[in-house]
Amino acid sequence: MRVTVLSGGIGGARFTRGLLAHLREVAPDGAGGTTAEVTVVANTGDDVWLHGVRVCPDLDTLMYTLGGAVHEGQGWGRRDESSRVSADLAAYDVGWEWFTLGDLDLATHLARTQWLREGLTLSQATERLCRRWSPGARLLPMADTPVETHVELEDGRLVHFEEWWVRHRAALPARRFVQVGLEDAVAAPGVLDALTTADVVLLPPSNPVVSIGTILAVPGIRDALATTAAPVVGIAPVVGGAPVRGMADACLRAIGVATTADAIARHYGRRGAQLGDDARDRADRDVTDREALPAGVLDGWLVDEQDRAAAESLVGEGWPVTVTDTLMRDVPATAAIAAHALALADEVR
Ligand code: GDP
Ligand code: FO1
Ligand code: CA
Repeated sequence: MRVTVLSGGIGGARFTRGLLAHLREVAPDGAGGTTAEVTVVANTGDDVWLHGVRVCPDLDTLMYTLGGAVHEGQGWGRRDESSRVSADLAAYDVGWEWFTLGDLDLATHLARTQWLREGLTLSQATERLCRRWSPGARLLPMADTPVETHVELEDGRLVHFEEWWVRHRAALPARRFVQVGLEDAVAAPGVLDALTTADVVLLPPSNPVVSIGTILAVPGIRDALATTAAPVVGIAPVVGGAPVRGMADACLRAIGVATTADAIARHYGRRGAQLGDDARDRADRDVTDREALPAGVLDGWLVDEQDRAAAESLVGEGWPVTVTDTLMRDVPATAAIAAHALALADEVR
């Protein structure tokens, strides 16, 4: 079985870890792994050049989480990490003193940057980094060409997403998100193929705007999702009408979508339908030209038990929905969520 996951950082990585645990149970390969082939298409919109090195937060969160090296409490970066180099850089008053590159994490960025400078693509550099961490899934950047999410603030200033999130904790109202480099972006090798040849495509509980939204904006990816023969099932990234962590509420507010499981599902849209003119994030489009509206990408949706009203509202509109506990407390709980997602995929297939 081929499973393809579109992922941001922490939410997507934790989900994929649970998915792999479930697949090892139901499709064991006899050597501690699984016969299922899992491909993760990672958001690279958070990537940034800092101190001369390329930092890829979501790819690294995936690699460290699946490779067993992540700092569990933090959700990103290495465990047993120190920050002596970052502290010394701050003493020089250089770079982003509010953004810590851990000493061990820095080795990852140095290795990646060395390979990029030698002419390797980000996909190839990622593949080399993963040789060390054996994540148990194929990790693909959404694109090899740089695409960086910037946030347009109310005063018109554009700041890098990491500055908006880490420095200002999403407290500066955002007018919109701009993916710099998107026009020239090309889906990385293997990405479209992983979507069109998959048996199941899963949208984990990742940020719908700056993680999955950015991946879907790469030319060709939304269409591949809309047209693949595989069922596409997602997990709502909210519990009790709020993000479990992170800044999805601030991101959704900026694009005019409520932080509820039903509004997020409608924002993604159902496969076989064009997104309606109520898709307020696209209010700047000419909605009279319905053919030009983006296609929906979901066949089914997992909603948390705390969001029953949202689930009922979707069911009333004909959406296939599973209501379950979607809190990724630990790996077994997350494996159970993945099992529900795969079961829903079978139902809608
Ligand atoms: P990021 O790149 O590190 O921000 O991570 P992602 O984009 O992959 O995931 C962030 C989203 O995951 C946020 O909107 C969270 O609300 C959501 N999330 C995190 N943990 C959980 C969980 O246990 N259950 C659910 N349903 N959503 C979660
Ligand atoms: N998040 C923070 O809150 N503070 C940091 O100093 C920080 C540094 C950092 C370095 C490398 C990396 O891969 C991730 C890092 N993150 C940090 C996490 C990251 O900013 C975000 O949580 C994600 O990009 C949001 O998806
Ligand atoms: Ca991210």
